[in-house]
Amino acid sequence: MTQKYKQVINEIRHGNSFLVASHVNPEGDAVGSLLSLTLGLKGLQKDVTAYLYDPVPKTFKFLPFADKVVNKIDENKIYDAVLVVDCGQKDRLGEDFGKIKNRGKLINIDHHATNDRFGDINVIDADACASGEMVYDLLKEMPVSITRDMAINIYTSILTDTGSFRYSCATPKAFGIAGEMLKLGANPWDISQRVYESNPVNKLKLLASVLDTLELTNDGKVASLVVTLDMLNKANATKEEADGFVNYARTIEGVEVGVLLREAKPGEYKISFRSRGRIDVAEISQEFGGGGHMNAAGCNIKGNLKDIKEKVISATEKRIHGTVSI
Ligand SMILES: [Mn+2]
Repeated sequence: MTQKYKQVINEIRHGNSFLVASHVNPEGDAVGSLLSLTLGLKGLQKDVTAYLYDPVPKTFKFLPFADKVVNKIDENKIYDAVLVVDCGQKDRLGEDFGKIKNRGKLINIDHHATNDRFGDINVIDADACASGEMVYDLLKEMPVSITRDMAINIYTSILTDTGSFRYSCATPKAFGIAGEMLKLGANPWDISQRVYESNPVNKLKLLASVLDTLELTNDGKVASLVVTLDMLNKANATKEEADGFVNYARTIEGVEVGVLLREAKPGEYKISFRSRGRIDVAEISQEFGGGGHMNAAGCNIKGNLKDIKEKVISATEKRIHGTVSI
């Protein structure tokens, strides 16, 4: 056994009842890593509850075991350990998480470099392309075989967090695990149709109005998009339907950083940053209390749109102009 997961495996071996959780606004890696780990523990005959504060997004409902995820914490249940995947900060587990009365160790398994190590046991691997890759590594060290259901979850984690194997985190290891998951029964065309080609028409209507908000800085290096609650209402769309829209800002030639400002509630915006690789947007997010990865990060800011936009764009421009060779 490698040292990396030794403590985690020890807790799993000696416990019976586990809660597995991931972050609010879950995306493919949050759901896929949550479910693959849950299924792995079930394979070891453990009593496991998979918990998310928010419902599983419609797009990821096809994932095996997604229908068993609970959105309410059973406060009176005793958990021998709580395992958290893909979550950089404890407050991203949602406000109900603190209600757990009786639990053993809090185990934090994540690949965000900005993870604040909130667990009693922390395994942080910023080189992993997805938390699903870390779950794969962990399962490989346990006496459990990866089933087709686990493989579909792990494949979807890796597919979504590597941007369909396009990002720099799409390492040979990521491709290797993906290949192994195909051998175990994950079907790439079926999964990509469900993840990328099952858009509700409202999502495209929302996209039309969001693209209309596109603005570029004078030097063309920062592109921003805005999603307001009013736009969501008019398109009859949910906030999840705006997930990924930030990538359109980055696709523009010459743009170094794409920014999307989404009104989370009146007076509060969720900011997403996407970098082309030369600007560390995790650092920009951290300035505003958020976090993430070098090329993909986010934060929440309270205030009005105009002020927030100015602050965020100027912080981004400062990074760009403070960085040589751009
Ligand atoms: Mn992730």
